[in-house]
Amino acid sequence: MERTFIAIKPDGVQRSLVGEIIRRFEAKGFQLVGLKLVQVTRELAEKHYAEHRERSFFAGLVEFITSGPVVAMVWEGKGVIAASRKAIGKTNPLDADLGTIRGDFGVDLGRNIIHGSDAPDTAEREIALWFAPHEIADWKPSTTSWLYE
Ligand code: DAT
Ligand code: MG
Repeated sequence: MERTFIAIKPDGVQRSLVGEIIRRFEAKGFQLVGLKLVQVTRELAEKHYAEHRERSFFAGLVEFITSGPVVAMVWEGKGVIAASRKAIGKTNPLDADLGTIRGDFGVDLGRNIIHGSDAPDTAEREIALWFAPHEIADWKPSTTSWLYE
């Protein structure tokens, strides 16, 4: 089964959106297999956003993601990587459709609430970066046969 890395950024935590965001993923039928509140170090932030190292906004991005606690999660399910990106919405909250997390709750590009892995290789890299193997639970929800045929 596919897995993805999701992080509720400091703005999402400060704005009390943790419960609402977890509710949406649970309600869709995705399964929580990893969850922790993290005070992100500069080192972790720079590794996480390594692909953006050369961009002008990189310093601000690292500053922001280290500015308060982040809720780091691993979610599992059929097509969960692409489905999460859809549920999260476009990078700029003003461009994101209503009904998406960024579209419903955000305004500014630098305060876009949530991160989600964008492809299978990024998901694998980010899960390994943020979670130790023992922090990920292998479990089978009792509802599985009512979600999957
Ligand atoms: P996403 O988070 O949708 O995967 P991304 O990987 O292109 O978007 O960028 C990572 C984060 O960097 C994004 O959530 C917000 C910030 N960001 C992206 N483009 C930016 C820009 N042009 N100016 C300022 N911040 C930007
Ligand atoms: Mg990205």
